[in-house]
Amino acid sequence: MAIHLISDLHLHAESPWLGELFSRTLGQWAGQIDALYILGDLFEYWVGDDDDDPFNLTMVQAMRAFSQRTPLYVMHGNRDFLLGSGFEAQSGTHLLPEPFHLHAYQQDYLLCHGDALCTGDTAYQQFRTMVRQPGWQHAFLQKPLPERHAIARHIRGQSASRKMQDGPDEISDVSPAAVDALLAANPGCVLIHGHTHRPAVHRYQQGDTLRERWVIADWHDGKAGYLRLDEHGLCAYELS
Ligand code: LP5
Ligand code: MN
Repeated sequence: MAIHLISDLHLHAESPWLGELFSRTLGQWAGQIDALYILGDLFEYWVGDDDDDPFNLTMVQAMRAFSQRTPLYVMHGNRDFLLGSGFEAQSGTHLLPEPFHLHAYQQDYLLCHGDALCTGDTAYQQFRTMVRQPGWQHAFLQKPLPERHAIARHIRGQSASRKMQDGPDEISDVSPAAVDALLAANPGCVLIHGHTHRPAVHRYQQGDTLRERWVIADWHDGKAGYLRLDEHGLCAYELS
């Protein structure tokens, strides 16, 4: 048996192929693996568990069917940090704290979304600090749903145009110092994250030990990937 890990699907109604692939994949994996971990940005954006968006509801139902056969764990990303206990109950998933320590098949892993490691992106880190405050979240969730959607679309537009202007710059990748510090604080753990859309395996010499950082592929332009974890360790695969 094995654990599968995915991240950065950015599910939304305007890209039906994403929803179809996700539902189909859940159907194929249900009952066939030990657990599925989704490490953030499952949704394009999430404005609250009371959202009645039909596409999102369909995704939640697919997760519910999966979770009745196989444990399903979800971590917050920078798009869906508002996933809460209502989502958990409806989808049958378990929300994970970040970072999350996973011990599986005689090895330790540290799971995170990855955005917190992008410490060079100071504007984003300020935004993150703001939106992760319970008081800010409570106030946002009091707003009517159409207003929350309008704000989310506005921020998405700003974020996308900033990326278009700046291109794939260094600050949108993890900072080496932040990775070093996290690895040093978690000896023996293999680090796994998504967010940067730079799928790779990085190996670092720390003292006399070799450390690993696995970056999960995002789902885009008809391409999707996942990591499989079993007693032999990690391996990256493509989905079709
Ligand atoms: O997401 P992506 O890949 O485009 O870029 C991310 C960072 N951007 C974000 C923002 C998300 O895309 C949109 C989140 C929608 C959430 C919906 C629910 C709650 C909405 C509440 C909004 C106030 O995470 C981007 C990084 C990039 O990754 C690379 O790591 O650079 O960061 C930004 O672009 C953030 C800007 O730098 C800062 C924006 C400040 C805007 C503050 C407006 C406050 C308005 C308050 C209104 C109530
Ligand atoms: Mn992200």
